[in-house]
Amino acid sequence: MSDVKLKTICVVGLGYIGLPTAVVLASRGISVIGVDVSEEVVAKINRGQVHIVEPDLDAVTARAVQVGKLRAATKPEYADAFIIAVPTPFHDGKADLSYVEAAAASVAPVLKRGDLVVLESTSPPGTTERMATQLASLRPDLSLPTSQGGDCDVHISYCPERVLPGRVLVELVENDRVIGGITPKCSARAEELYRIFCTGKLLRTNVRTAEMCKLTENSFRDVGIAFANELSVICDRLEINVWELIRLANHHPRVNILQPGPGVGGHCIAVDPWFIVEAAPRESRLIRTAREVNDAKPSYVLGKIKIAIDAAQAVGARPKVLALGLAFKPDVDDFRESPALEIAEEVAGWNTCNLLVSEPFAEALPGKLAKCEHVSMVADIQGAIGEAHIVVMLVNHRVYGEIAQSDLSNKVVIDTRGVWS
Ligand code: SAJ
Repeated sequence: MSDVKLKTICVVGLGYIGLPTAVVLASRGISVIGVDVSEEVVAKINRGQVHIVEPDLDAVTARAVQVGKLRAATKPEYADAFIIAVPTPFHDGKADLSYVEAAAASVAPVLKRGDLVVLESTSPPGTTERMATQLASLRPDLSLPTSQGGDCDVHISYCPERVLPGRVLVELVENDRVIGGITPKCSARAEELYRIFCTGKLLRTNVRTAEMCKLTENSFRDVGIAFANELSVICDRLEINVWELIRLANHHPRVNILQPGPGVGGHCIAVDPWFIVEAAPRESRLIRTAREVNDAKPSYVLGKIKIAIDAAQAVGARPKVLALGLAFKPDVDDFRESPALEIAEEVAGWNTCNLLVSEPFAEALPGKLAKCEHVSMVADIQGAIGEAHIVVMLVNHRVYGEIAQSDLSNKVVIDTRGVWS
């Protein structure tokens, strides 16, 4: 059961994790202050609207705001607990922890005795302890667990999020969670918080193991996808249908191969393994290679598209290429680190074809595509297939399931997702 001591919780960072966490807490009767640096995001949420696409999030947010349990602001306010869920991007071989530092600095002035601070952002091992040191230097009047051990004024823990975009509201509640306190008392305090809404197991550990656990989960998936992507390239060379091969191999009771694709996108799996490589470069050989294999896949797909365009040009036509999907994975509106977008932008840059782009989750062409000539967005998928010489399946959005294989009979088809294979 939830502990009544936590009546007000401040969630810093209202993105893909922070906003759903804030509304789930609000739906359990907690008074939630959601904090974001973007005034636009804050205003939107206070109107009961959302700035991201995630099933049911709009309705739950509207309700939380309407009943007065969720309010957004640009600065943290006094609360019993603070959850920090801000981005930790990776630039030039280094984790950028400036958002975590800025969030901690913004929380420091409103911290008081008895508060709890939980970091949820994906972070290299050691980040939470550094955050504690930063808070200690900003608030010398409070004792923190780095110096005081169990009997401190403010408790600090790390608790990584593990939700899958598209299933966030379900997984936030149902997934097991790893909780790493700087001290065992810190873990116990964080457990009180997650027990408010989490029906999964709450697994206590130390802070560094919790930080590494998040990185390990995503690296495990990255290595698995790299295996599938490498198989797809091997199978092309050996003229074997990789999709059939994987389906058959997966009938073995202890084999479960993932699916090849155009590359690995998103802000997690394509990024987090580098945090491990940065922390232990010489020891992370497999993890680094998996990243390299996955990062090389868009170029491999581009090679196939180039061959198809060259062949069409050889018979005199400037071909029309239809790119199906731009998001980083099916049925989401997220284009961050998307291999599909990377591929479409590269093809547009060649200026050797007319590029038709279908993306049901975008209102306008995203990224550099908006500025490219000979690129147009199509809403009528069937019409575009009729026009196109080359069809490239990049993202298997559910709506593309309606495309009949017979409509593709006289097209060159490059199917990176195995939809028609
Ligand atoms: N992909 C493939 N083949 C597959 C599976 C995925 O090519 O068989 C590609 C997708 O198309 C996409 C990328 O990998 O481009 C990542 O997609 P994903 O669905 O595997 O993962 P994310 O990034 O949406 O969410 C992951 C999840 N982590 C794990 O499954 C270990 C999620 O639970 C995490 O919470 C999330 O990262 C995160 O926030 O870290």
